[in-house]
Amino acid sequence: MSLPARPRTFSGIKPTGVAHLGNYLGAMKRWVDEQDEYDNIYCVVDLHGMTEPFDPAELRRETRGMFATLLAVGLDPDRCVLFAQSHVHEHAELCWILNCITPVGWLERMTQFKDKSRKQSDRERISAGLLDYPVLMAADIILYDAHVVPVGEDQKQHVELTRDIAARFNRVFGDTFVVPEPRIQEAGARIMGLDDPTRKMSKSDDAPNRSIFITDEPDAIRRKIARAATDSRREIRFDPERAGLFNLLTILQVITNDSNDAIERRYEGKGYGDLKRDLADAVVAHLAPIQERYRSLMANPDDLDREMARGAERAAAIARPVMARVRKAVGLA
Ligand code: ATP
Ligand code: LTN
Repeated sequence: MSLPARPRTFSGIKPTGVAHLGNYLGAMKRWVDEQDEYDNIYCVVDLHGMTEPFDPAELRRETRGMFATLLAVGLDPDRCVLFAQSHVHEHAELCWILNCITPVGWLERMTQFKDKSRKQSDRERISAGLLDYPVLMAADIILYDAHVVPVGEDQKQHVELTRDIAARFNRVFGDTFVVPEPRIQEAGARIMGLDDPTRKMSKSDDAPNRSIFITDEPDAIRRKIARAATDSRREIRFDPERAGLFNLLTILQVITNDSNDAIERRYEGKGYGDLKRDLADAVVAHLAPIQERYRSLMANPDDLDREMARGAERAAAIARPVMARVRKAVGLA
């Protein structure tokens, strides 16, 4: 099996709403910062967006919106392959084959499945797709011989399952797949809700002051940060036990790239009001150019569609030979 000179990364994001600061700081920003270190493939996983109840018009709109967001935050389609999952049919095909070697018990043990299915009181509304979600994710990754999968903390278990599936396939059918590694960055891996630091910031959550969305107006950003939950202590320190404050400091640290020490020193003798004001300024300033690029990309849908089609062709060119290898290994060719 021929491997690329630079290690290959693959990662994906669901088009289930507007991206928030957790997606950006926990995943996208890092993808952008590391563009030259890896051979990168990034994907808007629209098939994953169908695993919970969805509306077709919304899915179509949000897939394009997420694609534009990835370009707006700085992914350069000349330095990475950027595409929508459903445009490359091999994902669904490989998913089926992997389904046939994946024990159901492995899937029923996944935390995300347990959480999401527990939230749904009517069992008739939990789709087989929700249970199968991690097998499709495994197909996404191993279809490209990816070595490294940069994700937030919440997806680590799914990448570990991918390793188990790839290793099992290799054992049963002979060496076919690269067994990938998850890569979770230290800071920003889990950005919490501003109103409730025990819940993660999330796209599909409608608590009004929980998440800062990439497209939020400056006023909304300032309001959400001003109302963020903290505690009644005074000194400003990176203390994970003080979850609300820790979350605000983490956001500031990842956005400014300043060290924890420098930030703590800056706020000696100062209060939460100062910190929140500075943080709001930093977030507003950081997002401004991203929002401008996003608006201009969304105003030119034909250009976006062209870029999506180009990405899909480049992705398919990598996926096709891997799929041919799989078909041969399992006796379909
Ligand atoms: P949803 O709420 O619709 O389930 P989500 O907000 O969790 O979605 P995903 O599309 O599942 O977002 O995740 C995209 C990427 O963002 C993944 O790498 C994931 O680990 C990361 N991510 C999601 N939420 C956070 C968060 N709160 N903090 C840090 N990283 C996050
Ligand atoms: N499940 C992931 C999205 C995803 C993904 C992938 C991430 C789908 N396929 C492949 C990394 C690699 C999530 O972030 N919720």
